[in-house]
Amino acid sequence: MSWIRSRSALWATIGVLVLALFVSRCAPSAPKGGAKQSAAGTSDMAVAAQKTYVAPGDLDEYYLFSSGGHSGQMYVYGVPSMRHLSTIPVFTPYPGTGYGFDDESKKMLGDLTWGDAHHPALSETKGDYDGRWLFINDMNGRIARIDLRDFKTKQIIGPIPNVSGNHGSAFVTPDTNYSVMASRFSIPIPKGTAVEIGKYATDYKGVITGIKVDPKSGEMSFGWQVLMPPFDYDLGDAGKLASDGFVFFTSYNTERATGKLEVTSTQRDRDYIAMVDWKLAEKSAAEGKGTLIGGVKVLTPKDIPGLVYLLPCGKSPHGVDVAPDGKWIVGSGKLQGVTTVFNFEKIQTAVKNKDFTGDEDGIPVLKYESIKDAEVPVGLGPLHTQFGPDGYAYTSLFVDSAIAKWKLGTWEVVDKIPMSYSIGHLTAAEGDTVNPDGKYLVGLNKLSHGRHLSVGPSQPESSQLVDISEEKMKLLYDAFTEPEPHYAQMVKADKIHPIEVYPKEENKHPMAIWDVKDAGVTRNGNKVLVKMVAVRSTLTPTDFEVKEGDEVTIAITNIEQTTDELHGLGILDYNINIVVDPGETKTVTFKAKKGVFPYYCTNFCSALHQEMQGYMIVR
Ligand code: RUQ
Ligand code: CUA
Repeated sequence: MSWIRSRSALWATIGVLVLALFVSRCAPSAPKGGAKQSAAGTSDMAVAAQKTYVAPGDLDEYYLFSSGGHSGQMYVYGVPSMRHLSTIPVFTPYPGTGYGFDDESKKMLGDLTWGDAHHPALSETKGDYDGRWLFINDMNGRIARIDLRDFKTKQIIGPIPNVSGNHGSAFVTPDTNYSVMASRFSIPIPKGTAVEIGKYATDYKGVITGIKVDPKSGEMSFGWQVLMPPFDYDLGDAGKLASDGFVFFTSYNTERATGKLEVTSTQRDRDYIAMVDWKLAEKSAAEGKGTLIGGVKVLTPKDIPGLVYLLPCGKSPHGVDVAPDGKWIVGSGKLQGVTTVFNFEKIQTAVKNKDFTGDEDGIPVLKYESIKDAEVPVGLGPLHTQFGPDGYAYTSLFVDSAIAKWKLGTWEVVDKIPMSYSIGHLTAAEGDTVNPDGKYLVGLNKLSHGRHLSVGPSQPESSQLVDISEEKMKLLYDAFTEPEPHYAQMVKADKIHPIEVYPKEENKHPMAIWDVKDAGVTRNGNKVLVKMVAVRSTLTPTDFEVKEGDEVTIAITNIEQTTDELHGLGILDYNINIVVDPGETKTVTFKAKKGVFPYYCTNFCSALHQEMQGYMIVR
């Protein structure tokens, strides 16, 4: 929430009237009459309760994938119940699933044990969620891929060279050809070069990166990189249908300022949305264009006409969101009371006519008046926009602490609903695809003062479910989430097809064994391999001996093929805690220290779970 720090700049720029509004909205007082306080009447509450009630044994209609911010995780919710179904660890070890403790996931995490994950991106086919993968960015220059077949993190790519602060990410193109990243912080590149801050405007650079996604396996690889002026790139979205082939990124600090950014970077009335022709980037990279920086080929826009254009957008824009048909691009100037809608056809005409007002480091700046369709007076502090199936758009208003509903084309604001409090992102059911569902919208709020039993100074973040099936938006439910949700996506549940066990025939792990007879210890010099079988209710071998200083690898296979029969392996005093799902094999490697060390199954698996234990004797 970097923009929350720009309060004083906000006051300076928006003026006294706005100031009054800001203060009154941003200091919510605790509800007065206890738990039953609600803006709606009693009958409305009864309707809301019915709409969110998912009876025992019944299933939700949608999955909600919510980013975990600097917890480095993803949270899975069911909608409309708003029940927290699962936590998917991505950039952070998670003892609950043993993630980050076994050799494989430890290697994937590398030296970093935290990430700041903001913007999930479900894989798409023709601009619609296809239920295969989920990508998520990390500020540390990385993108992860979660496989929705088993809801597990399968790949982390990066840190990508030259990228500092991968905020504008992990948005995917309509057929998931690319997941893109844009740098929040400009730095001298290659990384590791040190240049005095006085040369920021000329010697520091931003970069926009395309990460190629294999259409069959989802495997990510480096695609191309574009050198950009030293702005702070913020959010992005891929063009679709009419605007397919382009990606859009907002930027702030186009002043190229340093120091107290809340003042220095809020001087200009307009910053930019950068529009990148990713098909041209791909083609240029394939033709070998660009210069080698930090070990990767970097494309320079002034050498490749048409690669990047800048769309002026007021003021310090945050979100940029492309309408379902791709014709409109909505840029939310967070220090304004309006959101700006650009017309892609007009953009193309302006490009053709060279309707420019200047350039930034050789990148043409399009004329604002020629490409803008409307400034929609949504309210104060617009951040992000989502879409419904019927031409309606929904914009979150941080300062107003509300959601505005407005109509594409007529630009009329038709409804507003307050959020408790200070909404950041919002997500509508399939609301950023070519085919939005309407029905539900979730506001991901930054504050929740007084909305829950107090748990101390760190108040739970709140997410609010809103019914958008009718003309007027209706608040249905408050759900409290772990810190700190940014963006989330909501996908129809029947698009996701998770497995329940790993089929035995798919396990290709070289150290997998399927019979307790094959369990045991083999030695090669000071390297010891322990092949272990986990099945109710024994860990075989039940004891083994190694020597002090040995490098021990335990390869454990859970040979169960029964739903929900997970086993764990905890070794006391070793910081070892791994979990193996049915049909899965995992390894853990460590140096043996002298003594007797019990190991045991950590996942409750049967009536004799407590008996599932053994001893490692190190002599
Ligand atoms: S950003 S609200 Cu990554 Cu909008 Cu958080
Ligand atoms: Cu196996 Cu508990």
